Order: sequence, then C-alpha cells, then structure tokens
Amino acid sequence: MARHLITSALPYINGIKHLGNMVGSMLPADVYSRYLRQRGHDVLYICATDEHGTPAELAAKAAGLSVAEFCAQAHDAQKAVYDGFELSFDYFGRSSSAQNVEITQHFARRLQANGFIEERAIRQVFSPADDRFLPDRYVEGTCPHCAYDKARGDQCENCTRVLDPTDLIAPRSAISGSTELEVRETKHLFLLQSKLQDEVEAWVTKHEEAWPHLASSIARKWLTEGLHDRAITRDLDWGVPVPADTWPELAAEGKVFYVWFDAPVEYIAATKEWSDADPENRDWKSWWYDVQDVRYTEFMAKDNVPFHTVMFPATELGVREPWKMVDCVKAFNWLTYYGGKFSTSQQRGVFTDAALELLPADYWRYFLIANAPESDDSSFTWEHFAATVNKDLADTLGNFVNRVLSFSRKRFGDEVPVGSAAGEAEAKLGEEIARLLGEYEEQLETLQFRKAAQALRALWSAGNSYLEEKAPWLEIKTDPEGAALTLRTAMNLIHLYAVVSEPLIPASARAMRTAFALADATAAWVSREQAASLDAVPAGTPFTVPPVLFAKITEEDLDSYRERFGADG
Ligand code: B3M
Ligand code: ZN
Repeated sequence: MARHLITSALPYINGIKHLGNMVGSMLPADVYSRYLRQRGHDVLYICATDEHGTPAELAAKAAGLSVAEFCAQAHDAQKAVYDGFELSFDYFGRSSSAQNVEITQHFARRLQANGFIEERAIRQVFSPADDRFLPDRYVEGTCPHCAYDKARGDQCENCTRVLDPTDLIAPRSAISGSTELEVRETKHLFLLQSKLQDEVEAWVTKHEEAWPHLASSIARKWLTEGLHDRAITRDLDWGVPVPADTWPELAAEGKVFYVWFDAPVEYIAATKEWSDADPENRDWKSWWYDVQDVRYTEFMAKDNVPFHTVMFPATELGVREPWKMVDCVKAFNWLTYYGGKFSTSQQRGVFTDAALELLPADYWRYFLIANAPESDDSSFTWEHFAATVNKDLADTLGNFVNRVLSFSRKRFGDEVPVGSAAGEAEAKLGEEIARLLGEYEEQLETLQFRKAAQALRALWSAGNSYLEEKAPWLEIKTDPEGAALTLRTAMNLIHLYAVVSEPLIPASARAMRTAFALADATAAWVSREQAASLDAVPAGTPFTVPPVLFAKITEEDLDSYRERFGADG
C-alpha cells in the first residue's frame, strides 16, 4: 500500500466549466484516484475553486454581486455539478480560505527572508475613467505575437503566450472600455525567479523522466527561454493581502498577491481545510511537509503546465522548507468542439451542467476518457458521442448485462445456476481476461487514459465473443447444464466488469455490482488470477435484473442536441 496525493488544476470561479475543462483535469484525476483506492492505496484527492484575480472580480461585477458573495455562490454551483459527475474529491476547497491566506503569506515571508523577493517600482496601466490601475484581464487589446484582437492583459487565449498588460497593442479597459489609458508608476513585489533558474532546471532534469512527454516538453521550452522575475502582487480589492508585518507600506496601499502566486499554494491549503474539518483524524502536514512516502500526481491542461513545472517549483524551492513537490505531471491537449474552440466567454460547446441535464454522468465520463486529448487535440462531435455511447456502452456492455441476467432468470430462476464444470472455452476466456486486465492496469498506472478505455472495452468485448461462441439460447435446447455454465460464467464477467469499470463509470458499476446479493459487495480490485478463475460469484447467489444500463441515443435525440448546441464549431 502506498500513499498517493492527487490534485487537479483548480477550476476558476468565474463560471460553470465546459467538457474540455472536465476532461483535461478533474475527470482523469478522479478515474486515477478511484483506481488507486480500489487497489487499496491510501489516496488523497484534493481540488478547490480558484477564486482570486481579475476574472473573479469581473464576473462578480457582471452578476451584480460582491466578490465574496459571488464566489460563495459560484463555488456551490460548481460543486453541485462535480457531485453530479461523481468526482470523488476527498476535499473541494476554496482558494479564498483563511488557510490559504495563512500559508501563502508564510511562503511570501520565507521567500523574502531567503532573498528571493524584491520590491520594484514599475509602470502599470492606469485608467483615469475607472480611477484605478488595470492589472491583467482588466486590460484587453491586440496580441503583439499573433495579432488576436481580444487578447487579455495576462495571457493571449489564441497563442497562449503569457503577456503583460503593457505589451498589448491598442489597449482598452475591460471595465469601461476606455482607451484613454495612462501608464503610472507603482510599487510591487517581484519574485526573483531568475535566481532560481539553475535549481529549477536541476529539479526538472531529475524528475521529468517520470512525466508524460507533453509536460516535460513544455517545461523544457520554458527553461530554455529562461525564468524571468515576475510581479507577484496586484492592485485589487480581492485576494490574499500582502502581510503588513513584512511589507507595511504595500499592505497599507491594499496590495494583494497575484492569483497565480496563491492558487498552487491552495493545493496545500485545501488539504489543511480538509484536515481542519476533522483535526483528530486528519493530518495535512503528513501529506505535504517533510514526507518521503507520498507520491504526488498533478492533472492539468497544457496551458497550466508552466506554472506547475517551473514557476510553482521555483516558489517551493525558494521557500527553503521541505514542502512536497510534484512527482508526476499529467498534461492534456485541448478537446475541441467540432474542431473549434470550446469557449467559456462565447458560450460555445457543451457545459458540464447542461451535459448532466441531458444524460447521466457515466455517458460523459466514458466518452471523455475514451477520447481524452492526450497525444493530440481531440474533437467532440455529437455524432461521435452518440456512436460511442450506442456501440460501447449500450451494445457492448449494457446489452450483455441485460441479456445474460434476463435469460438466466427466465430459464433458471433468480439464483446463479450451477451447471457443468468449467471447460476449455472458460479456460481460454479466463486467460484472455487476465491478459486484458493486465493491459488495463498498466494503462491506468501509466496514466494513458484513452488506452485504458480501449482495454476496458476489450474486456467487455471478450464477454460478448464468449457469449456468441457458446450461444446459451441454443445450448439450452440440447445441453441445459452447459447453458447454465455459460450463464454462470457470464455473470461472473458482469461482476468483474462491475469492479473494473468503477473508475470510469461508477454509477453503472454500482448497478452491476448490486445485481448480485453477495456478502462482500465492495469494489475491491481483483488480481489477474482471481479474474481468470471467474468464480467470484458462486452458484446459488441470488440476483436481480437491473434496469437497462444505457439508453441508446436516437436520431431524434441527435437532431435536438445539434440544434440546441449548434454543430458547426
Ligand atoms: N485556475 C487556470 C485554469 O482554470 C487555473 C488553474 C490553477 S491551478 C493552481 O485553467
Ligand atoms: Zn497571441
């Protein structure tokens, strides 16, 4: 048994996320967490809403609420959707928590004490019309690199380059639209990342071998470009305040830390939120501070990789305390909507709340994992979604379960029949199952989600091939004992599917598992040998036939989805 710390990138508070966000961070982290728990490991899966920064302030303004009120409501709304998707967080925190204020300020003080923070006077965009400085997304304009005209002051959404508001061509205020902007001098804290370049590089070199390629290639690109010193404070009303004991002047001016400075710290702080909720039984430090026996895996989309492989590591190294650093960074490309961008700002694509109104979570979970944008971007289309649901879930898995259980009940009653002893076909099936299970485990362990879904589907298909070969509906006429063996074996496959499908489709897995009245109805993982012997469900076990597991998506459904969501990218 090992200890696994797992985090997924913290979803921004400013709105309900789309399917692209889900598949690029939280869902694979959940699949991995569930798998490791089933195998008996000690797993802590932590996530939270990322609540600071200009997006939160702008969204609150648009909603006509105070930022605090907006964030509280938006956090609950996101949490409800994630519950609907059955994301099995051990804790889903909030980066605006007192714990995050405490730990972020602690990190900043340590960085200051170690000589990695410097106060500098810089020139910042100021809007007389709005009577304020305009950091980050408060300024919009044309990207100097790719000429995209809706680039934001912190990053260009089009070419993903990180920007400074003063880089933008033809800048305008995101609050008032005013183009009469000035540049004024103001003081901010800078993190001297350049001083940490060598250490970060050495750390990356030592660890990147364990990272899937996408993460290490992005980290390398950033290191080659060189780490620049970066402003880590902002003139905003909402955020972690600069501590007055260390920077009285900046604190008096009301400066707060930049959202990307406090957001990764929230992984730690959310663990403390979890621990503070039940201090007698939980110990956050045993996961984060001076630990050798924890394996830490992070999940995120590719635009977040620089912050996790280079910038936050620089912070952790500069603090000069033994905080746990990431062991494995699993990054994802983009899920597109008909080849175009899913866009929160333009409401294009399928959002997670709308998805759950249409169909149960398992349909989405399976499709998204089977098409995870791992080696490349992948595309969501309603046609592909419907075909996958109908073929893999309804035909291959659902139909198998229903056919086997209904037929057995009709011919042999409500208990698993005995039948003849297992023969050659069952031995062959067992070998095939053990081989595929091994493949599936290996893909999950190496975080290859698409391939894991393929292996799972192959396990389901093996059951169908066996059933077609034995054809119990014919067998019953000449050899009822043989038919009973076939059905008992198929029911054991259903139970195995219930166990191994749990990481991807937990609700359906539950329905399959509880079809059998077994004393031990847990989802504990099975060894390859156990799986091959196909005897976890003994003859005589009472069972029920669950309702149809997956309804097919019809042509009419498809038409209505295409019409409602648009299907031209
Ligand atoms: N909230 C960006 C994003 O949602 C950011 C991730 C923070 S992870 C510490 O893509
Ligand atoms: Zn650009």
